[in-house]
Parts: sequence; structure tokens; C-alpha cells
Amino acid sequence: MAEEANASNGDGKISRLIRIGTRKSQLARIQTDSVAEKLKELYPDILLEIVAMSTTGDKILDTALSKIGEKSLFTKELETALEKNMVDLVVHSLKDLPTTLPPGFTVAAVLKRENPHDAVVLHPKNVGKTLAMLPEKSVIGTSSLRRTAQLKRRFPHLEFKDIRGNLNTRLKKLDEKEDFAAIILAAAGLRRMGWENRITQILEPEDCMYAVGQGALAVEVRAKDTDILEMLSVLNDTDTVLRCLAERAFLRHLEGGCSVPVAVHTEVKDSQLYLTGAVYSLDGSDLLKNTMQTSIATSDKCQQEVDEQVQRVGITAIKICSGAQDNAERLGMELANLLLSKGAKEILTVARQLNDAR
Ligand code: DPM
Repeated sequence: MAEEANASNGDGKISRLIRIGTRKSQLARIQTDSVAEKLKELYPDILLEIVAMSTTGDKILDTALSKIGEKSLFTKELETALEKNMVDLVVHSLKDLPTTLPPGFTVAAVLKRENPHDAVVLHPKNVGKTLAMLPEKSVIGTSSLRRTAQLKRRFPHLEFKDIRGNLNTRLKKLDEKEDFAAIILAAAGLRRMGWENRITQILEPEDCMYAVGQGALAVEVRAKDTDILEMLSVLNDTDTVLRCLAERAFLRHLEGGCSVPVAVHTEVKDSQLYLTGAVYSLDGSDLLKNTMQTSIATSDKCQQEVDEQVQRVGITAIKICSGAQDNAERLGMELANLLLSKGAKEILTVARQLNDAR
């Protein structure tokens, strides 16, 4: 451990100073604070310092995410800070992290996933209605191609328009104007912000499947920091890690980024991992969807393998059975291969071209 990374905590004990980088948005701060609190409980002797930064993504709030293109929009500045040893950890929403991280970085922990589903937030004048009940041509705000494609298919009477900005801005745009009848947001983000009471409907998989990694927090670190990897490994939730490995392998193998109409649904039951994945045309008229499963049973053999440091789709989850991780990753790849064999590549290529031309 480097000398300057140590600090005295006042009572003569030397403890490690850990700096956590975060974006400045309220949601990012809340997410970072929640991870910091967990670390503080687990390791009372460490000193934590939170360093807040603005990212490119935060500065261009009026452009739809799907139009910006660059995948690492919200992560680049934070990774630079990691690289320069200005911070030691960065907390992200896993769904914002590309499935391939730049060399030298890895996700050391994926925390227990919250409700991964999307939620409807209605304009106050519509309260009491569901999406199905909204009048013809009601305008729904979202700039997610994934949400738009699925919901257009399911609710052809509705119209969809981009809405950008952080969660605070979006709720304001909804409530204070008449532009939108409702907006769609991740239930997890709304809950973290304390706005669960604004959720009027949770979208079931039949209506809208979620994004890869949605609802899970990830902690990114320098891959070479083995002591930090070790320290953070206790934050991992096994089911969440395995589900997200399968989902991310699916997305990576499809060569989808964070802005393609790709959706998933995963479940763990009786040591089986079930992955449903789908790709959509932009208007939802075309889709390919399938479900596959694999065993994630842990055996005695696992115990001998637990300390290996292998990165899978950007995640290094030491202490989780490597056999189960391999199976989860393979499941995602195989489901992607199945959809690719049915024409997924063509659907995604057309979707990208049409989106670029918008
Ligand atoms: C990504 C998407 C969105 C975010 C695309 C998608 C939504 C963009 C939009 C990859 N990242 O979901 O299809 O609505 O215009 C984001 C949110 C959270 C993490 C907010 C949200 C919070 C939930 C979580 C933005 N990233 O989706 O409502 O931690 O999973």
C-alpha cells in the first residue's frame, strides 16, 4: 500500500483512505452514498472521501441519449480520475457501463439488484389511469429506444417523444407542462430518489422488458488493485452477478450498445438461471425473442476455484463459483447466437441506421 494512501483516523490507528468518484447528479450521489455506507459498516476503520465530478453526459442534457452515440459518456471522466489515482472506486448504474471496459478497469462488485422493471409516472391530471386507458395519441416521454419499441408494439394508440435531463428535470417537465401524458423511468431510480409514490404502474415483461443490468449498482476499480478487489468482493450479490453476466454477455455478443432496442428478463429458480432476451425494430413491428436456461448450481469444486481473477464482460467477481459464472456468460452468448441465426443483426443494423437518420 502506498504511503500517501494511508491516513490517521485520529485515535492513533492507521486506516486506509478510500476516495469514491461520483457524478454530480442527485441520483449518482444517492447511489454512491449508499455504497459508501455499506463499506463503512463492513469496514469501520477505513476513511472514505467522496469526490463529485461533472461528466460529458451531464453537460449535454438536451440531446437524447440514443443520439449521442458514445457509450462511455457518463463514465469517461470518472475512469480518467481512476486512472490518475485521483479516486479509487467509482459507483455506476450497471446499465450505463459498456459490456467491454477500457483496459485496466474492472467492476469489482455488483450489488443486490432492486426492482429492475420500468415504471409509469403519470401527469397528475391522468392519475388513476394505466397506459392502456390513456386516450388515443397521448404522448409518452422516454428517449429509450428499447422502451419505445416495446410500448409502441403493445400500445399502438400511444405516441412517443424524447425527454432528456436528469430525473429531477424530467419530473418537472412532466408536471409543469402539458407536453406529456406520462413518462417511463426505471423503478429503481425512482425509488432511490424517494419518488416511489409517483409510480402508478410497474411494467410487466409482457408490456416491456428491462435493459441489461437495470436496477443494479456496480463498483468500478483499477483491475490491478487486488486489495480493493478483495475488499469489495463482499458487496457482490451472487444471483445479481450471475443474472447480469448472462444479460451482459447477451448484449455484447449481439454487439449492441446502451442505445439499441435490446431488452432482457432473467430469473433464478432451483439453481437454474433463465434468460429471456429480445431485439426489436424501432417501431416494435419486428422482434426476435427467446428464452434459454442453464444450471448455476455450486459444487464443492467451486470452493477450490473461488479466488481466481477472471474478467467476464467487465466484471471480476472473485469468490463466486467460476463454473456458475462461466455457465451464466455462456448462456448469454448462446441466446445471442440463437437470435443472430434468426436475423438479429439485420434488425439491429436497420434500427441503428434509422436512429442515426432521425
Ligand atoms: C440507459 C438507458 C437509460 C439510461 C436506456 C434504456 C434510459 C434513457 C431514457 C442505458 N441508461 O434503459 O433503454 O430514459 O431516456 C439511467 C437510469 C438509471 C440508470 C434512469 C432510467 C437508473 C436505474 C438503474 C439512464 N441509467 O432508466 O430511468 O440504476 O438501473
